[in-house]
Amino acid sequence: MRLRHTFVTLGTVALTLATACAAAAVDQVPDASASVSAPVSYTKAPFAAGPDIPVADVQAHLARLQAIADANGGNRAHGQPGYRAGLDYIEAALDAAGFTTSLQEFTAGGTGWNLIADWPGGDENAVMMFGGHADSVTRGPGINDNGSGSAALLEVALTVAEQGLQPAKHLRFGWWGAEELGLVGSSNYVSSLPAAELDKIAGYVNFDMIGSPNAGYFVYDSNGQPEGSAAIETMLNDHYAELGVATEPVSVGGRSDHAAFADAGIPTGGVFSGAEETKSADQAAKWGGTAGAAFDPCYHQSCDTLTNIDATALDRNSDAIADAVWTLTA
Ligand code: DPN
Ligand code: CA
Ligand code: ZN
Repeated sequence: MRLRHTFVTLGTVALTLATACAAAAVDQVPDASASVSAPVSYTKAPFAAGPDIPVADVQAHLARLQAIADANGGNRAHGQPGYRAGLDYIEAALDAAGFTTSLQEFTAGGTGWNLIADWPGGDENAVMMFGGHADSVTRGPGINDNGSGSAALLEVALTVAEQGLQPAKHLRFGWWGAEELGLVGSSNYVSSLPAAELDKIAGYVNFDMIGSPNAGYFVYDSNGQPEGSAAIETMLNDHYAELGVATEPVSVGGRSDHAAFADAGIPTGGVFSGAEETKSADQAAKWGGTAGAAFDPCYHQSCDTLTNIDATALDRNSDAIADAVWTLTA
C-alpha cells in the first residue's frame, strides 16, 4: 500500500541511503522536511502535444526486430537468443542517443532481463514511466505483440533525445522481459524497488500491441485503477479526439505490464489495438477493418510478422506515446 497522500517521501539524504542500502530504506522514518512527489497531472488546454513520429522510423525498428528473430530461430522469446538480441538493439540505440540504460536480470526458468532507460534531468522525486514488453512468444517473431510497442517507445525515446526535451518530471522508459510468461519482468522490477523509490513514480503508461492489423482504438479504463489514472486516460482520449478517432475504454486487468504498477498504487494507463477478440459491426463502422474477424488474427502465431501491422494504427499510437511523454512529464 502506498502512502502518497499520507506521508511525504523520503528526503534527499534518506534516498541516498536507500540507494546504498535498499533493505534499510523500507524502515526509514519519513522526513517531514522532504517534498511530496508530484502526482501525475494533466490539463487539456492548450493541447501542447508531442512531435509527430514518422511511422517509417517505427517500421524501421520493426524490420530490425523481424531480422533479429529471423536470425535467431524465428522468435524473440524469453530464454531464447532472439530476446537478448532484440534488447541489445534497443539498448544500443538508446545509449548512442544519451540515455542512461541498465539491464535488470531475473530468472524465470531461464535468464531474462528488463531494460531501463533514464533520460537525465527532471525531478527525481517525480518519475514518469512509459513501457511495454520486449519479449515475443516462442511461436513467432512477435512483431505486433509486442514489437509494435517496443519499437514505438524506442522511436519516441530517440525523439526525446533529438529534440533535447527537458521535462519537469524525470523520464524513464522500461522494456520488460518475460511478459508472456506472466508479467514476470515488470513484476520483478516493481518488487525490486524499495517503497521510497516506488513512491517517486508518478505514473506508468503501458504500450502492448499497438499496430493490430484489424485495429481497434482502446484506451485503458481508469475505473478501479489507482487515483490519478483518470488523468492518463483523459490525456490519451484527447489525443484521439484531436484526430477525430473514436476510442473505447478497455479493462486490461492482469493481462499486461501496468498491473504490477497498479497493484503498487501507481496511476496507470495505456493504449491497445486489440488481440484475439472479434471486431464487431459497430466497431468496423467507426474504425474500418473487418467485422467478425479478430483484431489480430495472428495473435501469438508464427504469422505475427512485419506484414501483421496496420501502419495507420501504428502511426496514431506512436504519436500517442509522444503526446503522452511530452504532456505527462511537463
Ligand atoms: N498482454 C498481451 C500479450 O502479450 O499477450 C495481450 C494484451 C495486451 C491483452 C493488452 C490485453 C491488453
Ligand atoms: Ca506520426
Ligand atoms: Zn502476447
